[in-house]
Amino acid sequence: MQPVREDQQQALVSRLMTACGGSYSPETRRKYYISGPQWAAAYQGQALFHAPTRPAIGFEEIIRKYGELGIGYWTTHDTDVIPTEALGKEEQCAIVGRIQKALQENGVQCSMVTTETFYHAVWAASPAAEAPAVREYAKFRVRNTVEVGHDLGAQFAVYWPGSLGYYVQGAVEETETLRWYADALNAACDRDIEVAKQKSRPTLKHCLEAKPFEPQAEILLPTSDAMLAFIASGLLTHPEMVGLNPEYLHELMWGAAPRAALARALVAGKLFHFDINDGYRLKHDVDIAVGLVNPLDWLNVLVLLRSHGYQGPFNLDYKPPRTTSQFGVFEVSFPTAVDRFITLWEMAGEVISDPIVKEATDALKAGGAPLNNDPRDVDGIVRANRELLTLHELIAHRLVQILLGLHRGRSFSIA
Ligand code: XLS
Ligand code: MG
Ligand code: MG
Repeated sequence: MQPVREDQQQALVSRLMTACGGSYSPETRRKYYISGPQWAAAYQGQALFHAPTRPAIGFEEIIRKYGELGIGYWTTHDTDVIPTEALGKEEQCAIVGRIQKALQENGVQCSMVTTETFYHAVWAASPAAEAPAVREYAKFRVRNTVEVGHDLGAQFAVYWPGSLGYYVQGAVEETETLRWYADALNAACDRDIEVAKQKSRPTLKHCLEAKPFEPQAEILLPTSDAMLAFIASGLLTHPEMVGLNPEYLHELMWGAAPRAALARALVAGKLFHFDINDGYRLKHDVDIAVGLVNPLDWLNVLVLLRSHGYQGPFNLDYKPPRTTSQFGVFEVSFPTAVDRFITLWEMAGEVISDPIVKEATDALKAGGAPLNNDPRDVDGIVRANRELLTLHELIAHRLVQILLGLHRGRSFSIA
């Protein structure tokens, strides 16, 4: 093949995208509670060892693109759209007005707002730093985000504490830091109750998001389970308003089974919001788009969420790769991420109604009938279930068949 001329490359990408097929219409995509973060589309490819590979892009264009693609919801950090110095000031009102206009013009809604408490120098010693002025500033920031959230019609506020931890041990007293962090969340909930009342709106759902490492060496609330314990610790004045925003990859990063982590949040009634992406176990936060690494695990996750009637948002918290151009972010990265999610979600529906999975699951739950009814006869109980237990592997095989389309008769002829 000849080298591809610069002015022909976008056409090539678009032609191959069309050839891939299997994409859904914007109308279909809009039926799902899928949100696109401002920061995901605006990510320029930079990192500690990486220079940016894409130009900057503002919220007006991102919201327009999301609207065109059929991504019906938009999420943002406060400082993704409002310069830190302008927060809480008049300039903020003007920006919020521009956001409202962009959302309205493009048929997109703001579902979630989150406070950046990890990037700015003020958070060097975390949002729950020793210095009272930093902690007061943290309260101002989360209260301000709650206000912006209500102005934009959001239902959720997310908190990824980010820098709540330390690099070197001994200076930070953990119980004190956790109390101070709780003070900030309490301030956010109190403000929320006031604003919701003024505006006759429901209060927001406040969602804690854990990540086991990055950007601190040691994190005080490293997992969703640690956050569940924190919510129930007695430090929060409104624990009923606070739940979780687990992120798929953040659970894999500490070696967890994301599905089991989600199940623990579900049984606690705290699965409010879900950041969806993909990546590798026990590695850093690579934020790859949903389903590109672990599609089988993702299918299983969605079977769990569908069967428990999860109604919350699926927030596309991933980063388009550095190798994807600005054109490619909206031509390839976002539409394919959304469409893989929809496909996996619909497949999860097929799993739930699959007669083979159903009969096998029912049989396992019915269990074997021991020949004599002596509950102490351990050998009898083992014998009674031995053949049934093979169904575990059969179900796993069936899930792979559904994932690969083999259950619909697709097969491979071996010459
Ligand atoms: C970072 C987090 C972040 C949160 C929102 O790793 O995923 O993007 O979702 O602050
Ligand atoms: Mg996240
Ligand atoms: Mg991440």
